[in-house]
Amino acid sequence: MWVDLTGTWHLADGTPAIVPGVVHTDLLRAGRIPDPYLGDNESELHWIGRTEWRYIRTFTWEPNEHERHELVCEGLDTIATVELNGTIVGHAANQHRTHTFDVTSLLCPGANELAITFASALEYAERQEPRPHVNQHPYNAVRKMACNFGWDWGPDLVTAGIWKPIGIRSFTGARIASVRPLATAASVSFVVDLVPGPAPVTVTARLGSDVRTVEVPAGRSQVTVPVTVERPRLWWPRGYGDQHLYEAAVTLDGQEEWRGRVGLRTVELDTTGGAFIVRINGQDVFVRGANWIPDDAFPTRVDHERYAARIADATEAGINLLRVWGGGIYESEDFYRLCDEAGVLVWQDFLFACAAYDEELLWAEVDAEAREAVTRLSQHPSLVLWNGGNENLWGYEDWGWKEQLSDRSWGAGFYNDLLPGIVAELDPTRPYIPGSPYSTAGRPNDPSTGPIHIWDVWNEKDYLAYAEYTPRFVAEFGFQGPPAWSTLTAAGAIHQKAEDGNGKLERGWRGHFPDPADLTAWHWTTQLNQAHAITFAVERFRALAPHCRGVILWQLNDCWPVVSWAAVDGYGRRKPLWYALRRAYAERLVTVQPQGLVVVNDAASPWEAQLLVRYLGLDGKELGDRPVDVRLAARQTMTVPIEPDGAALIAVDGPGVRVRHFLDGGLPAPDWHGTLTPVPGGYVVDVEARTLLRDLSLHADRLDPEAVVDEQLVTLLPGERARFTIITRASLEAGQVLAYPVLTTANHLEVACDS
Ligand code: BMA
Repeated sequence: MWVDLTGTWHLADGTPAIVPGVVHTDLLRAGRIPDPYLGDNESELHWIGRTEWRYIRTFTWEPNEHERHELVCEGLDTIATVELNGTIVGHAANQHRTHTFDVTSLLCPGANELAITFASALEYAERQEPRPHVNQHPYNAVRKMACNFGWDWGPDLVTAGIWKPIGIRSFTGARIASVRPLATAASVSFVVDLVPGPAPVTVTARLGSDVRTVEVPAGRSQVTVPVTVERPRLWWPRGYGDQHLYEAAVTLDGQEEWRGRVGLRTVELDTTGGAFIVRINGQDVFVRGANWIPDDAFPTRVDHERYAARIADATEAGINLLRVWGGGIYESEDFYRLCDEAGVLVWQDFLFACAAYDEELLWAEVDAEAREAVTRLSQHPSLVLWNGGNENLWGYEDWGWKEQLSDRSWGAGFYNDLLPGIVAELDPTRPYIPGSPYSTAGRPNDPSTGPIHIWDVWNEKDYLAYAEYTPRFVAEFGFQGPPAWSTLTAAGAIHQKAEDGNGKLERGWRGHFPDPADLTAWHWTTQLNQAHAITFAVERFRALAPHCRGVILWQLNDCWPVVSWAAVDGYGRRKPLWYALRRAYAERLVTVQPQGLVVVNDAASPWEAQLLVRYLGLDGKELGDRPVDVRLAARQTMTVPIEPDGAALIAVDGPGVRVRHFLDGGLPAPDWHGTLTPVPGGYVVDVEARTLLRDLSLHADRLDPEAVVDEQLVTLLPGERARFTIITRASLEAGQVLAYPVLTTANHLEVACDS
């Protein structure tokens, strides 16, 4: 029996509060603070993270037939003291786990008062002995979402609050504490942990139409119920087969206590000889991935709809894996369920990022939190890899921590002992790696073994330097760009959190584009350069298959409006990078590389086609051509030599193939003929090129912030046409839509912007 205690609470001063939530969203709703995402408000609101917050609610307790009553707090953020009717029932210091308190003797019939006081997590962290970390605050001294203290893309808004469900559970005798459905390709072992009772019980597991019951003697606290499926239907990642999910349930003495959806599949991680191969049901998967960060600085605002939109951003861009990065959270069930359904693989970091962690201080909390996470997430077929943390091994070896720490602990015990032990004990069906980057051979971030993180390119070099890498697997690489224009202007400020971020943007465009004359040109230059940089990197790494087995872009999403590495901005708008990624992550890719034309077939079926390669001048004149016969089995790559001597541009056309690859800069002044036609739900824009047009894009959000366009970055030869569809409720005028800066090209950056 469950008494729900979410809903309306209040703060000590009477301000209404909504649980689950955090204090910032409560203060915002009450009109007591301005929106932290706008203008410079963030910097005015640091006091919130240094303040004590007390959450209070009363509730009526009607005594029931049960013997035991527990207050279950699924998530307290973070340094909490819990009181019931004036008596302290316990303390908490870990955002990432459930806290359960026995309140049997404290509940009174009738009115009860529950109060939870949150001390400043920041000041708590500052009181601990310091250990090396990135960014401003010692986030590594407390078990709380690291990026909440500010990150190189995230605001410094230290939250407090009851951020997950809370309620009272009543029971008598035995109950089920947890269920771990551990799947293979033909069976599921339901490992059921029990709070034992004085009498024997029966536990029944159901998987689809197969049911199995076992008797459990009194006092036993664990039972395993194996269920084998006669003709199993497998769960596959997208692009490899269906995502069949079996309805599963576990009952105790006939009473359903657990329900979920389970997929049958095997997972292996093959690291032989420095490789890094994710293998599902015996099939090697080339990972076309993206890193995932919390989708809002206040994660309680991320509901099912928001997760669904973001995961659609991933699948529509051809992404087959999301890496849940260690500076964030274990995401909510919605996230993993949507990934199960969409066939998006999940690589889950344990929550450690870019820091040394004090093992003595945090051991018990990490143990409890990791056990809970591994247990909770074990039912999701999408989850295929547990990773000890982000850049901690690398930091220890190469960022000077070793010297600073001397013999003090830094987390090795977590990554090499505690966490792999927990995964092996609770969920041996999943592989584990101690960190990312990680090398099976020598130093972390050694490109001859995977996975590596490539950051020197963004931080120090031109994006062409991605070509210096011949990696086995890239788990992070990225290039910054600003959010959509409408997001930038709605935010009323250019938020840039990365050290010298704007300087790096500038260094990044030099050599590719002239210095922009105004903010509009800056915005387009930097967005376009981000898209070019990532296209260049992804195409190179995919062309290296099977030596390279995966790329994971840093990063899919943002948590507020900010200049960052994301493909989708903090208000959910797709940046030009997203459209570039969709092309670079297509199952079938044709790319011009130094070794020739590389044709990648990452589809499940063979590819036979004739392509026409044309060598062109910037005026669109043909200098030569050659047909290319593609004959590729599923998931194979071929390389064809090409001789583009003197050409400025290579065009490759064929069924489903349209490549426009520039070898030379120097674009003509853009000229086109365009029309705008209203259609149900919006407009179509038809453009016929009169000159070569590079990266023709339509920034319709400049006219209507809600407008969505189906395509961007289309390169047209003179005489070629493109069609864009705009979904909008606004009424648009041709004069605005068909002119710069709404309709724009790379050409505009090279010539006077007055066309
Ligand atoms: C890596 C990530 C993040 C960071 C990103 C960009 O270190 O793991 O910590 O945001 O680079 O700098």
